[in-house]
Amino acid sequence: MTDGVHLGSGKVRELYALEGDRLVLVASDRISTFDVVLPTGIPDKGRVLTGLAAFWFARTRSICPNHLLAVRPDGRSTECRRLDMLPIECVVRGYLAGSAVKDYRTTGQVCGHPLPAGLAESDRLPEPIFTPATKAQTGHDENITREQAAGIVGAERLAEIERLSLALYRFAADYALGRGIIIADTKFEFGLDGDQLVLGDEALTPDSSRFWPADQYAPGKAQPSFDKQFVRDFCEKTGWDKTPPGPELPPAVVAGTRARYVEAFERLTGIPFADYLADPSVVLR
Ligand code: PZK
Repeated sequence: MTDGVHLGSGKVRELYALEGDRLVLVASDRISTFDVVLPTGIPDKGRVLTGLAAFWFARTRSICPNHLLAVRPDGRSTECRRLDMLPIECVVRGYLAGSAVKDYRTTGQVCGHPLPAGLAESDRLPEPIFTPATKAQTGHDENITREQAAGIVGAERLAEIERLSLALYRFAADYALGRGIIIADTKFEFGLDGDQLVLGDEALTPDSSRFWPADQYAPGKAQPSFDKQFVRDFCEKTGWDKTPPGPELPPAVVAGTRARYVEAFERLTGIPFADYLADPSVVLR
């Protein structure tokens, strides 16, 4: 079997072991919203995410080595170096969104970072902040303090992954903003190859980040999602209670959402998506 032994399933991805400390990560076309995977897929979503992650891996090598070995011809799977993954999620936030809004409103801080008074939802933060979280097996990841994170990975290792996470985010957010996409926040996962720190998982995709359309940016309220807004709007309209199973998506919502994923790919990479389908290695050049 070319994909080896099945090691695990994420909500929308699969992981397999190959010979020689290599893995295959396969991105499906499944989509989740309000934490529920919907019964209807988005054609080529897995290819868009795989291509985008590979694009960023190729462009951030000088900031941090990563696990990517190859993008397979199917465009939705990558071969990766097997790492000993660190058990924390490295979240970087450049804007006030998601769980940080509530934390800020109740404490004036986010994960121990004091923030200026008077920030509105979706405001850009004065500086990007590193807000680590634990990897919850089920349900939501839990924000932890820098002290707790240091207790898990060690103070020196924490300082290193904080520095790398911030550098990766700054590079990508700056790049994306020039192409009309705000990366409001993002999550990295690092692992060790011996004593070398290596970026793993998928990085800087719409599934691991909040992408917002820059031309619609209006702080003071929640921002539309670049990729999932049609799906969210449809789900809200149906009156679905957000417990499984989710609703099937109508063809127009599927088509509109696919177009948004492809648009994100083309804007960020500058590569026609058809060129990626013809030869996925174009994102590595
Ligand atoms: C690894 N996950 C998350 C779970 C998925 C993905 N390079 C690596 N070495 C060892 N382990 C992992 C990685 C990576 N990336 C990633 N869990 C372990 C995960 C389920 C399905 F697609």
